[in-house]
Amino acid sequence: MFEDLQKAVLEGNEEEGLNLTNKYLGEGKKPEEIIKEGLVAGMNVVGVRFKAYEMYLPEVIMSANTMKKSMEVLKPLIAEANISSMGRILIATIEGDMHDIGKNLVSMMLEGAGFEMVDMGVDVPIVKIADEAVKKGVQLVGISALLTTTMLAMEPAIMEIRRRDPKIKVMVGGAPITREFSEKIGADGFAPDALRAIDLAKSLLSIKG
Ligand code: B1M
Repeated sequence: MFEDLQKAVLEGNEEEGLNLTNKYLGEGKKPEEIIKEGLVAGMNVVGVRFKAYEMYLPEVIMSANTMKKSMEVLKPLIAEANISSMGRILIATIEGDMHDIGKNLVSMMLEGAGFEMVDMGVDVPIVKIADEAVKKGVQLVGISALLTTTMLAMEPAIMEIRRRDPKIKVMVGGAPITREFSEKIGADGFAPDALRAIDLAKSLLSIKG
């Protein structure tokens, strides 16, 4: 079931994805089923192929966009409780930094994997990230930086989040970020790309599978 929708995601065919999503809704299929067995299952294959170097970033972006378009139709139809079942994650590009292509990709993939996302956008001040993380009751904060200058604000951001609530985990990513840097600044984890960010989020939040 839903193999055709998985294929549309895999091929990054937005129009086909949307048509099939609407077709399944018309047949009375539940939005949750369409997401899990169609869209997410398709993205899981994308993940496997990306890690095996059988797919490249532009194709992954097309797949993620296909999923996003269908999610726009499905999301309003799902109860809040179902969306947030995996956990709530806040994501932001750090202050002084306007780059958001990678951050958006990570956000989309995490959403597709079943997490509820609070996306604060770009150039977000450290204090605002910490405030919002506590206010929204998130379990994990993801911080992105693309500049060697702005990545330096990650450490004070982690300290500020920890000061407010030591239970909140923090993961970091972005082109200039290395594992060594992430360990030095005390982050709970580092993901080099959007697909590995899903694995990392699951492991930080102790979610199996
Ligand atoms: Co900018 N820029 N840029 N730029 N830009 C870079 C980053 C740069 C390397 C280009 C260069 O000089 N070769 C350079 C940084 C040099 C450095 O710091 N050492 C640079 C510079 C200097 C600048 C400006 C200062 C230029 C200027 O004005 N003089 C300026 C800064 C503005 C600011 O932020 N204050 C600037 C502006 C811009 C644009 C606005 C024009 C545009 C951004 C548009 C946008 O994002 N909406 C832009 C772009 C597009 C780039 C390049 C070309 C591409 C970045 C990108 O989107 N990559 C970039 C050069 C390059 O990388 N080739 C460059 C694709 C994206 C999918 O990858 O973001 O790495 P990435 O995300 C990956 C992973 O890193 C990871 O997953 C993603 C997907 O797999 N990841 C995470 C990212 N965040 C994560 C978070 C996680 C986990 C994983 O957990 C939370």
